[in-house]
Amino acid sequence: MISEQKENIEQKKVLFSAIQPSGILTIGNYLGALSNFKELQSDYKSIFSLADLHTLTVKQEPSVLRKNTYELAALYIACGINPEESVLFVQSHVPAHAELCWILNTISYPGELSRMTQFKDKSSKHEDNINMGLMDYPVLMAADILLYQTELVPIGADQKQHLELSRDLAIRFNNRYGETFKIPDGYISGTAARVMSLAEPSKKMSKSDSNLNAFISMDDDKDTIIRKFKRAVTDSDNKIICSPDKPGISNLLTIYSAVTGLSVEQAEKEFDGKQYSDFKLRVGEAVADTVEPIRTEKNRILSDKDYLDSVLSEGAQRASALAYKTLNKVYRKVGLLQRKRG
Ligand code: AQP
Repeated sequence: MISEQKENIEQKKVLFSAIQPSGILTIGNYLGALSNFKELQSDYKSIFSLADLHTLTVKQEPSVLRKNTYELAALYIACGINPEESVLFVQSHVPAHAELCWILNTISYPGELSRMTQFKDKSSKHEDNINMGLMDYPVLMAADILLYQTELVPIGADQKQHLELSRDLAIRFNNRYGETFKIPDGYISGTAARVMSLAEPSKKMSKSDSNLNAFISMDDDKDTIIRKFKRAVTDSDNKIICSPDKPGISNLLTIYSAVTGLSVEQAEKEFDGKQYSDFKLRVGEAVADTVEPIRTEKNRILSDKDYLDSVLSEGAQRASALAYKTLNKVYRKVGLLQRKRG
């Protein structure tokens, strides 16, 4: 019976996802990524990483980065990730990520990396710090994914281009050195694949936005959430419908539909003939009802650092065992001498 169960786990496809501890997560990260993980984790062999190395591509205050990493670990668990079922670990605790990144760098080209939308966006946002890590971000992301022979990567729509590059690099490596990596597929969640900024609905909602009113943080309390929705940019007429020429209202309807489970059409019907002010208040309340219990549970978990340390240490051991299996194969394929133990 036990061996049968083990076999079932072995047969499950591998799912990998990583989130940067670059700030307190927003409802964009939650709706676009985290909220899907609980459902997915039992169907897949799930590996969740806290991408702290990626976070360093933008200037960080070291003590804040450490705090945010614990915050994110607690948030994953509060959102339903079971660290005994899934692997939950900190990226920098498994050096194989940086090691595979180096190998993949040797088959990546500056032209393709400088064309990435995120690189262009972040370069313009951080003109004083356009570093090599920022450009290399998608190669490290490819290493993260390919190390685990991942088949499925749940992502928000913003990461689609990076996932394409991971696939290209896997295919390029396999063609040059022989079959080594599985080719990963993306899984883009339906309703809230791209939650937009409340202040500038043409931009995606980001946790590192300098305008605090542009995003709802998973740490915001009910009053703050309602206040931010009241200030959210809307459109000129008074119709509450989803349409390309009404990006502000469309964004709020998408968020409302994601947190209530209603379809956008049902949400439009609910608010037919209502004022913007009533609509915004209702969206704020619905979001607060979703965020509040998660925040409380996250803070409870966060108060037990020993528990979190033990979860992350166990996670790193399990992740390393998988990662080094792939990395050893890669080293062998490219002609590096195998490390002798002892
Ligand atoms: N606005 C969004 N809507 C839907 N999904 C989103 N994601 C991020 N923003 C949205 C998804 O969240 C996951 C983790 O993202 P990340 O933190 O690793 O990096 P990011 O995409 O760069 O997120 P941020 O919030 O914009 O971070 P900063 O501000 O540090 O750059 C990914 O699956 C992403 O698709």
